[in-house]
Amino acid sequence: MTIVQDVFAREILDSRANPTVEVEVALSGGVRSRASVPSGASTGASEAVELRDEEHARYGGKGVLRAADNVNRILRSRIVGQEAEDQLLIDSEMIRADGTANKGSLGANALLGVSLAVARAAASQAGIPLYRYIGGLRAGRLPIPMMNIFNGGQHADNNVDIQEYMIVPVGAMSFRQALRIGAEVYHTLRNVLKREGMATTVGDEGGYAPNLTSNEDALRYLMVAIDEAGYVAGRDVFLALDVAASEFCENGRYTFEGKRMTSDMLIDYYEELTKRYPIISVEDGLAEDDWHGWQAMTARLGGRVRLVGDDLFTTNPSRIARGIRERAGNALLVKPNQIGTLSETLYAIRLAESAGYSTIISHRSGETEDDFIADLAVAVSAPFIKTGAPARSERVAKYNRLLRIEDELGSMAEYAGKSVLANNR
Ligand code: 2PG
Ligand code: MG
Repeated sequence: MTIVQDVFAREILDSRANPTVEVEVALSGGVRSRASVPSGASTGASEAVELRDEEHARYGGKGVLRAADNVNRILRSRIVGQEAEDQLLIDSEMIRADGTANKGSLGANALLGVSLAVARAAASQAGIPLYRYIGGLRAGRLPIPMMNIFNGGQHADNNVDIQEYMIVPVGAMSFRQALRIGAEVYHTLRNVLKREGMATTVGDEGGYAPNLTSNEDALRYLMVAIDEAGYVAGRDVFLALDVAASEFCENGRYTFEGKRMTSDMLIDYYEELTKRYPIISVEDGLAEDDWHGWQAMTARLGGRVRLVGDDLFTTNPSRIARGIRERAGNALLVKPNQIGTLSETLYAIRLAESAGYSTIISHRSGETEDDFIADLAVAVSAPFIKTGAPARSERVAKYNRLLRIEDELGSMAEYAGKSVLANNR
């Protein structure tokens, strides 16, 4: 039995120079581990609460000293003395201590930091890798990376409405090869944009972010880059979008490319795009409260495209259950900080899987060097992971961790690859 001996939280910085929570956990066996918490820009209204100090003179109100204090003064006393392997008990203890439905009193950032640090410490004490600790013997499959190499929306200061344009090397034979393809296409895209006289500065997730005359232009550039890098779009590499449509929806109307649009008009637009380009998934194509629109979109496109709920589901079991019931969406974006504990994240994944939904483990636009989600993706055999461009260390940390896991698994490593496309998950 390994007992939690100490828990300590501090304020550190994330990749956007904003404060975030880091938690250290010490176990009776002598192990010390830490974990840190990411933060979104295009956040869903139903996400668990990220507690900020709101003290304007300090970090523009974004300090997290209150959340850290909640760990050090309230959660610590509940967790110290517990068995480290009892993740479910520790997580429920914290949920009880918070006492709200959205973790608004202590902060999901406080709870998640502890939850992840405890899991990592318990794995380390047991002497097994984190993916094995969480996933058991079943963990052996490497996810397909969805690499966001063109940024728009809230993640960039350009005029592009769609937030993320991702390349998805489904046709690779291994994760290592997938990452290589991603990096080569990323470099080639830079050359293509330069040649066209466009800016090659990058957005929050490491993708390029020039101004464009239309959203579709980004897809054209990606196709050229894939080709010039020596790969075949629709065979080696597919495309994925995160539209993040909640960001440009008001009173049930969408403002897209300067026009006011209904959800039906946007669905028509996606239908056209998915006919012309090898797009395998569209995330948040409609707004988080447009359930009717999502039903219509799923009925029309769900048979051939993954319709991924991020703001729609917010990794929240009750929203996922509603989606399953109402046939809204067919894939789940998984962000642990949207719900606030590891146990609830795993439950959300199980629920989605039970309904045949595909799962994509995801970073946030504000990240740290913590690579927990790489292990999580392997632990649950998620078909996909999205963690930004293959550039910028806070993104690459996750991809590099997957390279190490692939090496460690050796001949037992399986790359999700083409089998995923074949069964449409
Ligand atoms: C998203 C994410 C991550 P954010 O919308 O999927 O790419 O962005 O963290 O800003 O919500
Ligand atoms: Mg999203």
